[in-house]
Amino acid sequence: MKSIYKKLGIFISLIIILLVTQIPLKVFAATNITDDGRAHQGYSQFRAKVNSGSSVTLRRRLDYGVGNQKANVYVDGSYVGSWYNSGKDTTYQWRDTDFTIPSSNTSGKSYITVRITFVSSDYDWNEFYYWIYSGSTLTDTVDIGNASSENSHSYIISNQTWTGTRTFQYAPRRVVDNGRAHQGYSQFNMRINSNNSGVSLIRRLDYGIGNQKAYVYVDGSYAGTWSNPGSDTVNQWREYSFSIPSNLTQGKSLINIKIVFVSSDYDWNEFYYWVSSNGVITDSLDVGNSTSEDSHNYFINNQTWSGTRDFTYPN
Ligand SMILES: [Ca+2]
Ligand SMILES: [Ca+2]
Repeated sequence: MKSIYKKLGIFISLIIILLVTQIPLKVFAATNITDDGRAHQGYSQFRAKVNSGSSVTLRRRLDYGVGNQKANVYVDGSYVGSWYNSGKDTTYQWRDTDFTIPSSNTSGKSYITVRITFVSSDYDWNEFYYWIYSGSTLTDTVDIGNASSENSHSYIISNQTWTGTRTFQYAPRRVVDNGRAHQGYSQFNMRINSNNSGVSLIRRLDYGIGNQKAYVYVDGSYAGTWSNPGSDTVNQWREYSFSIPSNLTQGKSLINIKIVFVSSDYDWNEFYYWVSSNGVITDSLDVGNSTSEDSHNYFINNQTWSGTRDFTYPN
């Protein structure tokens, strides 16, 4: 008898271990990024590849722990404008900020020389990495602090105040969105590409409400169970996707989607839906926005909540 109980105990322990390992981690660790860089109270200068006649976006990775950094930007000796990042963040110190150079500064050129002259800040102007976009095309990158990248871009710096390496995190992405929640169902139309091999339905949700589960129907046919186990009450936004099988989508340019609440810690919430096929988003529904809802024949039954949330995504 004793050995049967022992075996039963081992069996139950195994089941508990299996169940526990199925539960996802609740808190996502923020990502540390290490980069080398420099800072100055004078100027820095580099040469970068551009597409002739394109407006160019300079994207800089900076240590935003140093507040209110302001510099003047010159392209091939001509003043373009002031690059100012007001404020600071001493918790999540990495930021990427953009400065736009008009197309008139790049016409007839495949390279430009950019000079960034310190104006003012809480201490100095720092730079860790530059991305150079011509229109939406990334045409060059400069890794400040990396000798070979600096040399190949004829990088120079005057009145340097610091050089070294920093390890920080980016701030979690913050989004304000309106939405709804239900314990019944919601239903809406979405435009899709008829030439598809299945469609992804993507939902922005408040993941602070845990373990949301619903049945998905497409044009009245059961498409599957959409289950998002776990929760996160710190960075509450998530975008999770559900795969609609191709037999319910092929040859159609419009589908009717019905989301039927099954279970959760409270209800099923929805702030935004997107549909994509072959990697292209073909339609989006901004739940909570009456114009967008009307144009998708959005309907909600047994609504438990509507309103606006200001959350972050995990970084
Ligand atoms: Ca760097
Ligand atoms: Ca919305």
